[in-house]
Amino acid sequence: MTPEDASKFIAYVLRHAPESVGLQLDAQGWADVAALVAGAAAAGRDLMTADVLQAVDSGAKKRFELSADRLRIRALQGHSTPQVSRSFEAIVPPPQLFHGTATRFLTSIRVQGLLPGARQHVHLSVDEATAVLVGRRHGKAHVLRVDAGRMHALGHVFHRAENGVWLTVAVPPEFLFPPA
Ligand code: HQG
Repeated sequence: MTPEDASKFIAYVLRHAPESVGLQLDAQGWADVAALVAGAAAAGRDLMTADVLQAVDSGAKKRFELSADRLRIRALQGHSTPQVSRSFEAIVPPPQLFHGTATRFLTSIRVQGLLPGARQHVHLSVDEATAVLVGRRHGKAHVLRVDAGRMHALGHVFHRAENGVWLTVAVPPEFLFPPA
């Protein structure tokens, strides 16, 4: 597998479908690296331990982390699998955060606000440039500014994953604005 294919495959397994390779994750998302490699092989996927270690260490997106003994791996965020319920610390967000989406979702977002969809959280970034890249994955990118400061003041809970992605359960429409 190319490094990018390996990273996408591991992200799919660890976030969404551990059962597709017979893998069991704990509630914090951890899996044995050896079990991941063995499960991938049994499912006909050519994934080497070295590919897994490289996927952790390389890439602009820090998607995964290894345990201190380097025997276990987990995805840092983005889970939809019910096997995982990561407990993130609640922290004070910056006054504003950004969410990148596609123009075709805007009608629905204006009514419903941002919903987590299949994932456990809505994903937000500190900078507009990252939001453009995230939005582009879905079509013509459109960036929304989130009034995170006011949300927090009104009791909404925010978390930051170790890779800098901000998370919250949902963003009601009254907190969404065009970028300044
Ligand atoms: C949209 C990538 C209609 C939402 C990135 C998004 C990110 C709505 C899509 C991470 C909606 C969900 C997550 C509503 C939200 N009506 N559409 N009410 N509320 N949406 O992929 O944020 O490459 O689940 O705007 O870097 O795009 O995987 O979330 O367009 O951090 O490592 O529904 O995935 O990282 O799409 O991306 P996603 P996302 P990785």
